[in-house]
Amino acid sequence: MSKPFYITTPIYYVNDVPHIGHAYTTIAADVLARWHRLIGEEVFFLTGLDEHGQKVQQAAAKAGVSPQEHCDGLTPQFQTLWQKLGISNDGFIRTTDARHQAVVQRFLQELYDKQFIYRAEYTGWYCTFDERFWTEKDVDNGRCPDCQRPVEQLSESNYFFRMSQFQQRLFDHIEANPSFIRPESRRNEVLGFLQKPLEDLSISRPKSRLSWGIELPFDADYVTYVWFDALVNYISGLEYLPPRPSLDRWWPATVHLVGKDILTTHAVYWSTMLMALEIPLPHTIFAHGWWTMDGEKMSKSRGNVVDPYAVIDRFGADAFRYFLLREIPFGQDGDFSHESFIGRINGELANGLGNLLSRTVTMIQRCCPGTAPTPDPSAVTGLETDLQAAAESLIQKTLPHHFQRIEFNRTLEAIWGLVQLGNQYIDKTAPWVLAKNPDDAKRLQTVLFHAAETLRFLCLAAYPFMPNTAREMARQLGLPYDFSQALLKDPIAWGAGESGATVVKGKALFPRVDAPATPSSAQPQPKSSASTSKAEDTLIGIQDFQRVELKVAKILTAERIPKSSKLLKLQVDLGTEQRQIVAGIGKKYGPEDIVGKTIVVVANLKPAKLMGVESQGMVLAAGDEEVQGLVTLQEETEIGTRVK
Ligand code: ME8
Repeated sequence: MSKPFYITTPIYYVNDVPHIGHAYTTIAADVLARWHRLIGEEVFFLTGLDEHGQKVQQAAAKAGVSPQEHCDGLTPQFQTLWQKLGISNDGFIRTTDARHQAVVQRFLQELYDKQFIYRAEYTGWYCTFDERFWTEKDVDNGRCPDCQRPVEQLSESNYFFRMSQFQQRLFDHIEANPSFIRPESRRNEVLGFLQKPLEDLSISRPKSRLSWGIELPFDADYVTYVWFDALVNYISGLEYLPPRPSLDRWWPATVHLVGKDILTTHAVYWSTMLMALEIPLPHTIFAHGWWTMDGEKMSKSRGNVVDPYAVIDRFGADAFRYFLLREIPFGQDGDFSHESFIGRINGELANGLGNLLSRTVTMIQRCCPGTAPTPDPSAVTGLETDLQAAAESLIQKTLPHHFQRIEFNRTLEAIWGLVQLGNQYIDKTAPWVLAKNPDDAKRLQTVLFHAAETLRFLCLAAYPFMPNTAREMARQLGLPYDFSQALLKDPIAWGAGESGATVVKGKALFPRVDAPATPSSAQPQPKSSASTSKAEDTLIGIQDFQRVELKVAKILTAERIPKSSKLLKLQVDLGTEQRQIVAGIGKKYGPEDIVGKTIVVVANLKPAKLMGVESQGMVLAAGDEEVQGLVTLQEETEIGTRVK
């Protein structure tokens, strides 16, 4: 049987609707789950909801409903979001599930019977928000050192778990297993934390103070501390969730993905609980970083919480998945900025991957209608062997290496390295020029074949990150891929693409985003202006300017239009296509002066006829009546690049 891969996300509090942070961890887990299925491992991917405790009880009271009604009402908000984001979890656990509660009670009873749980009077500083006590030395000017909210002194009889007994064992385990807590900076944090004496953990709350929880099996006046309840989900979920995986099969978990905010509860509380229960520890606890919004912590009061639903509706799930994992190294903190998001959609998704697919499929359809291009060994050059080597190395070496290390941004960087190489390959080989000369037929077929093979490799590589995009790429390339199968279980060979596959041109993979947009719940209000000056009447907004699609183009041929001293008929290369443009530059330039020049054209102008010749665009040049010069580019720029 294949190696099992068990991955979990935190179970999220249902005190409010899901936000970008929840989406982040869940997307990351989904990408890993999809990758491991693709390479033939058996995967169990668990996520769910943490429904007990003070936060949920308070939120329900505020809404004027029972805690259970409150949880039932919010659960679909999470489940629908996961569906929209293409999350492929195998199990969804709710801590109000009766079978989860039974496991928590069983574990509590076991620890109580083994005398790892005892009752004691405790006086300390209690933070209601974090649901925990702090000692005198922790408290910071009467405030919680964690959330900075005021703490109150409470004296209470409670049940305690003898966590302190496991301090040395845990320290030794972390030291002996470098991949147990990752990344390394977080591992060092936990080791630092364990240098100080570890206290026992209060695992109960008197019902008089908090009633919304799992009753202690040995004292009906108490409910279980929400963290003891929640952490058990990683095991209880294996016991009863369909398709009935068993503990023996899946435990120990391969990866618990968590945010850095809950590292201690996982690395210390959970690990010591497992030690006391004599259950092996998970292989890896990976704590990722924190998202802020335009440099600020996201919070409802600031009104800057990114609503994942709004982002998906505007930009699509795959662009969102891509951006979150591409923007910052997994493990580090990052900032969500709309400018950067839109920049990546336009630059890397639309102009990069989308452009490569569209220009390849267009050329294949035009040059080999109804069939697939067939390579000819005599027409293969160093360009093709380089492309092949890069694609094979990406799939066989780079992806397994980075996925193993949970380095999403590096993985995406490597995939986009091949996207760039593919686009450069098409620029260099210029299949639209080859298509003009019947002598170049073999070379043309060879070039198109290699472009399609590159896209086939890219589609497999991109699948874990962007499943919808990969499916659409496969459809357009005519590949009969069923991504629920382990398509990368065996090494894939270059040239083993589905020869005979018929390409089908489809919609653009990623439409360009022209207008700056703020898809958060915090839509900025338009500024009201008391008066509009005359000068402002002549000003245009950025949206008006962005309607004009300016693109870098290359002049392939030029000839004078008979009986006109001013007009030249040009054939220009726009990267994805070739266009005919009639330009009034004939008094300044002869055809011989401008062939091969890189220029800028208006690409979305309605076609018009000039002296009976169709013009499908406009060349940019300086000058009013008389042309003084063509607009060119100072740096070498890829043909088809947008000019802004
Ligand atoms: O802590 N940036 O639930 P929770 C990155 N129920 N990740 C973020 C984030 C942000 N700004 N905000 C939230 C709980 N997250 C407990 C967990 S597990 C047994 C119990 C993500 O709803 C991140 O994964 O507060 C963080 O750890 C988690 O949501 C906290 O979710």
